[in-house]
Amino acid sequence: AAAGEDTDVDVVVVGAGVAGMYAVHRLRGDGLTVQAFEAGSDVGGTWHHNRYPGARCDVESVDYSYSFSDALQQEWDWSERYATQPEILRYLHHVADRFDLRRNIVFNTRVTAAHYDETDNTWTVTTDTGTSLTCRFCVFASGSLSAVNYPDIPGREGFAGTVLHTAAWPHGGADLADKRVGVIGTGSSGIQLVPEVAREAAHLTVFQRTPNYSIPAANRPTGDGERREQKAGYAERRRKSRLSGGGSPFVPHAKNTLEVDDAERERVYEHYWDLGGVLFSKAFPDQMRNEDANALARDFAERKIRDVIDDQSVADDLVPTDHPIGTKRIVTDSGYFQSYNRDNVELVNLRRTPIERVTPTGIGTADGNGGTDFHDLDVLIFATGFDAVTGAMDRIDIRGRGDRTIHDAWADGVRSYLGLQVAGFPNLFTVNGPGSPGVLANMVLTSEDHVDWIAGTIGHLRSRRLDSIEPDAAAEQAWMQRCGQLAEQTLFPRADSWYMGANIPGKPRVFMLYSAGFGKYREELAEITDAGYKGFEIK
Ligand code: NA7
Repeated sequence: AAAGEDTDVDVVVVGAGVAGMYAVHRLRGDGLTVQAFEAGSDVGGTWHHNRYPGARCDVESVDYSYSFSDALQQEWDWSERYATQPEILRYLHHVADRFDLRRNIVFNTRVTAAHYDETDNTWTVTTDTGTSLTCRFCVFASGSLSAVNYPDIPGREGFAGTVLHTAAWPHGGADLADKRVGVIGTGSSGIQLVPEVAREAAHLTVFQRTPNYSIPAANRPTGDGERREQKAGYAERRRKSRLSGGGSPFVPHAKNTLEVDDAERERVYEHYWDLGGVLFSKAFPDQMRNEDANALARDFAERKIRDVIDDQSVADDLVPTDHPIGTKRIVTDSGYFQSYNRDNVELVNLRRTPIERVTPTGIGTADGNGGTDFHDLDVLIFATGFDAVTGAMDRIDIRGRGDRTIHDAWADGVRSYLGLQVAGFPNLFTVNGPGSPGVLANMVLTSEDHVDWIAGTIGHLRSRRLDSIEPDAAAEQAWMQRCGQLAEQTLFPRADSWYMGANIPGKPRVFMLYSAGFGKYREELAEITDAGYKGFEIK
């Protein structure tokens, strides 16, 4: 049967964050019937859930915004270089209003299962509110950083105070004023949160397992003149972004780290440091590939970190020692390290003094002499991240051919062709799936690209009255091997990072992403598609 003739809808979209919202708009615009389901009470995904004080994106807002409508680009005014979470969410609500997206989205509804029926080539999608719907195509826009991770610490359930997670922050905000607050985790979320809590709380204890590289955002308000220039130059800005490694219009220095003398190297580092945040990882083209080059960048970062910390014994604990800079995502911060100069902020180094248990009144850590130190807390905040890239889908009962679950398909290591489809799961598409640049790049642009490709592919099938598309298992295997080889040329595999699945006990340790850059990936995807969907089986 041709698509759309014998199912409830043509497409079910899972998730109404940045990717799902655009999927609704684009697929509906192509004349398909679309039903989206969203677990949250409104659109926004990441920006709906991560409401902790200090939350911002580490990609500049002028770039981290939709490109599909120039009218939208021209009418929206960003107030600062890195907008806060509330402003990003306002923007996404504006997009939902402007394009009337909500009429195709059911909120407060979590997709619990998606089962493929081989006999009639349909998917049946089930939700936690009891809805069951058939469709020809499933688009998983369920997020790369959405499956919330609570670490399994003994006693966690027994804490009598307030327990919060940065990624599930209460909508009314949290009352931290004059409270004794503990934060577990020093990734992007913890590091953005700490300065805000430090200003508000009576006392803040930061429980740090791994010190992280963090670089000042160099955030500033966007002036009218600058905004006019940005808007006038949008086409060129997007063009550059689509050719770049990370999906924003920045390029590394022309020479490699060791090809310049010490003085020039220092100038280049200063320049990229001043650009702010994660952009420092682009200073030299070999920084993420060559260990000696990376070591020089680390030295520079260490000096900068030590410069702003008063007590050098505290700095000793805050300077990262276990991973090359950039192999865990560099954090883009606003006054993080300076927070430790305050009297009300205390750092607990969990490598030296691990958490023993959570008690009703706080956290007990080893004191190093066989005893326990008790840290009394009113509020305990988990800033412990996500089961990244695969977690959201892994938690859903997704069954393809032969009733095989996605969980089983990924049990020995994640696999996907191009981050778009998994062999054995016909007509199921993933946005920013494993094997694509995803979280290594500007996810608004990567999402738009994937949704456009999915829409184009569905259009291809429909116009030829074809039933299904899925990757050929050999092409998929070759693609994952290639992603692995690309990663081996970088320093990424040297870190116990969520990119490697290392933060989730039992998760296969594989670098989950395509690391040769957004621009290069776009080229490869276009070649494969133009060659008649090479590596896909179309029936
Ligand atoms: P991350 O980057 O995964 O950070 C989580 C933090 O929580 C990290 O410091 C972890 O230490 C720490 N963690 C995790 N489990 C534990 C336990 N059991 N004990 C102590 N500490 C723990 O998540 P974020 O939300 O900050 O950021 C995710 C991405 O979102 C970010 O990179 C941006 O791209 C946006 P570890 O390093 O694993 O030792």
